[in-house]
Amino acid sequence: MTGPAPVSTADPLVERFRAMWAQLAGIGRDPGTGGYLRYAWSAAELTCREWFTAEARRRGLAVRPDGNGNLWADWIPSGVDPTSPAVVTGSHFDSVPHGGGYDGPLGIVSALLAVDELRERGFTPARPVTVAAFVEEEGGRFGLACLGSRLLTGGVSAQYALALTDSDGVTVAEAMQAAGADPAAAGPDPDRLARVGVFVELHVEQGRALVDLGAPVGVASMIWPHGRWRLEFTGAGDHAGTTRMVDRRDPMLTCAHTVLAADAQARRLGAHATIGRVAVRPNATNAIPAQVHAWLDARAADDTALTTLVEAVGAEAAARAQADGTSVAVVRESDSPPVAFDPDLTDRIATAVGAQLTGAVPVLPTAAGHDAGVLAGHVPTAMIFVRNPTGVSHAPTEHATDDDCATGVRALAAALADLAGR
Ligand code: HGY
Ligand code: MN
Ligand code: MN
Repeated sequence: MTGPAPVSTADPLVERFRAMWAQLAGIGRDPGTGGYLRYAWSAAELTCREWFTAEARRRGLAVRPDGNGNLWADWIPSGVDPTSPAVVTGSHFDSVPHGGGYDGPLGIVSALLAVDELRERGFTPARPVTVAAFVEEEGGRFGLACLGSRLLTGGVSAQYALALTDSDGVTVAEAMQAAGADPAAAGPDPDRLARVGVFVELHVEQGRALVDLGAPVGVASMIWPHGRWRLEFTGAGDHAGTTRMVDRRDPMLTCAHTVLAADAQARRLGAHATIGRVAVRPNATNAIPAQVHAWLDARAADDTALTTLVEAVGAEAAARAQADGTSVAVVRESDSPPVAFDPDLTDRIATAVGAQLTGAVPVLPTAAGHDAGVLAGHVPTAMIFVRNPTGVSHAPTEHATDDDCATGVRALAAALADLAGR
């Protein structure tokens, strides 16, 4: 005798999130690793943009790309002044190579669902609400993170940005053209920036703070200063078999020592250092390398610690190069100063979210960079984090539960209602 079918306790918002998430899940996903290959201006990322444009238009949002490849979907109800500063939310579609699916897209999907939530409640904003999708946030293809938001705000010149190349030597300009965008339109967009009254980015947490606190969502207090340095090790290419060990000037040795030194210095300073990308020339099994390039990703809680870390790594590399008969150059490719999010805005959002979720909303720092970190230098900006059960990010196992993602949508809707209300 079977009892009555269990009443589904499924939260309709969880169901809506699941359905929307499933539409994106296969785009750019590598079946071998389960990670994503959504590089800026690539077919996969363009498919994500097409999906976004269709979803936004289905909601009656006016979708306008800017000259840099960022997308802006405006919800401007009749009677609302279209030129009044908007409440903007959103994130990015691009991923690191074989990255997770949540880093970026969760902020965009949550923004579209938050618009639905507000409409379902009969909410009409008193000012424009805009959902944005920024291009090349990860720097995974062209090497400069937050490229779209840096171009928008003048943080990088169009001339410099358009000449950046990917691993195949394709420039940003060529990638834009291939996608039908006009590189000549790239550059600062003061008019669009002036129409951003406030920016709130929802993002999967890249760490375990919320798990350890038992909280489904949190709000960001600050972003650690961080940067990328290219370490160029140069030696003497030669035969792997016939060259005596005493005669070698092998830049791989200097590089290997520097990798270990970066790790040790970071641990000593309570900072973070990673060398996860290396390019070897000629990259042959039976040839001593002529040159090795290695990229240092360095981050610390403050500028002093970051500078100390990078200088210490450079000094260790130079000392080892001396011993190896090689040379080393340290070239800064990008740096992001510390970001302290607007405290009043952060408090306001934590309060609005807390009222919605009837619980404490932790306020926590992050060592991850975001477009919100770039915009924070120009407009009041805040971030909402969604719990990540393992804290893993930039890897295929990055995850957030559907329930927490639905809670994130409700939190974002509460923040948008508070910011865009009358
Ligand atoms: O690298 C970062 O911190 C960010 O995920 N782009
Ligand atoms: Mn990322
Ligand atoms: Mn991100």
